[in-house]
Amino acid sequence: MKIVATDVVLTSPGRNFVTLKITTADGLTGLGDATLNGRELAVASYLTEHVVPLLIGRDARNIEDTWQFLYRSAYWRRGPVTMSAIAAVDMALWDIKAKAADMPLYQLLGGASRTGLTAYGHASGRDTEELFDSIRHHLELGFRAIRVQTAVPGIGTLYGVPTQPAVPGGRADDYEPAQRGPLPAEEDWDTRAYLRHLPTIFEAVRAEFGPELPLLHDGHHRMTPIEAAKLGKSLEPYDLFWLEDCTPAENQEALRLVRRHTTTPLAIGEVFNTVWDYQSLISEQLIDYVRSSVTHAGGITALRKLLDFAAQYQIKSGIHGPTDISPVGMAAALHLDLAIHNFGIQEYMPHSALTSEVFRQSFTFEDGYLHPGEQPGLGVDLDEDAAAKFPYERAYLPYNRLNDGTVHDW
Ligand code: KDG
Ligand code: MG
Repeated sequence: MKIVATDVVLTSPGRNFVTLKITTADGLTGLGDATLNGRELAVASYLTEHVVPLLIGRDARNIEDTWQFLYRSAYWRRGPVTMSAIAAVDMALWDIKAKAADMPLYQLLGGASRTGLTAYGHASGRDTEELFDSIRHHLELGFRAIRVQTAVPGIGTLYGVPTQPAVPGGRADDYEPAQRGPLPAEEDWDTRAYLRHLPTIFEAVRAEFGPELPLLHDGHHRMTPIEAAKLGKSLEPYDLFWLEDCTPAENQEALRLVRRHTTTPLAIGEVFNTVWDYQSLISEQLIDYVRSSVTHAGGITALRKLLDFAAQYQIKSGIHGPTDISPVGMAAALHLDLAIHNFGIQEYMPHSALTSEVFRQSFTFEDGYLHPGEQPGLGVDLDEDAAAKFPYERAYLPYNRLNDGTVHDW
């Protein structure tokens, strides 16, 4: 089953996506997501210039060998660009293997360990009324777990709380943070104001929606260890499902301090790209959920190994699933989620109608549960004619500055 052709497809149906398509001599095709939000062209070029020449003529069946070859032969290891490129190849090869076996991918990964995947949705608001409205909207959509992000008095614009919808006339909580334009947007940040305000919001949400609803929150890497410890402690009365990315967790030791002070469950790792970023976090049981995506952590082959390692420590999956993971990357996550034993929860931000015109998906969201569907392979088809109508447009994620002008984590 030789690889005879590869295409790197850049398309921007509402937002940018990079997709790798691999074709075999038998006429099978596989898709892989290589989207790295705000740095898309770097991965596209890594694939086109350095990976594609290595793939032509290889046996598409040898997934592990191809993964090891791409990882080790580059010599320069890890990093989001390399690992997203390897991930795209890996996903496409699993897609091909499952199509050749005429099975949905989860069957090849060991079969279903559950009937559906609990998903959490993103609620947010500029004030309590708007936040409650957004939570109600997500409950009406069927979500059984809700991420809560809120505006903070004294902070103008901040992560997770859109000032305007991405689609004119759309909902304010349906937004795209990576803005098209020549330069990144500047947002502001004040940790003390945030730490004071957030517990009051969770108190109000619990009073309105009761004790049952699983609630999540994303700290988006903006706190020091002691600030994160303080936040985890102050949120304990509101029984969070998790507190995400409470510190910039490339310093794994920081989590020892946070853990010592709070029983709020911790989720980390959407910006990580290998198992090595989790070594202490997992072996010392400093976290509860692994947040890596299939797209940024080296594909299904690598994330499966990482999650198996986590399982030995009762740490579960919480795979990253914002709209900058393409429907291909999302489908890969769902097949893996369904097969592994230590599934925790799946993030789900539905893609726009425009995105779904380009990527035809067979996964479903019913009654709060996602399912990858029964189509052979990953279950996503790329309409290349539709994709060609939406050329790439440069877009940057925002960044933060403190009141005195210092650049801060976003
Ligand atoms: O590209 C950046 C987004 O993927 C990130 O900001 C989303 O933090 C995020 C989340 O938890 O979905
Ligand atoms: Mg996050």
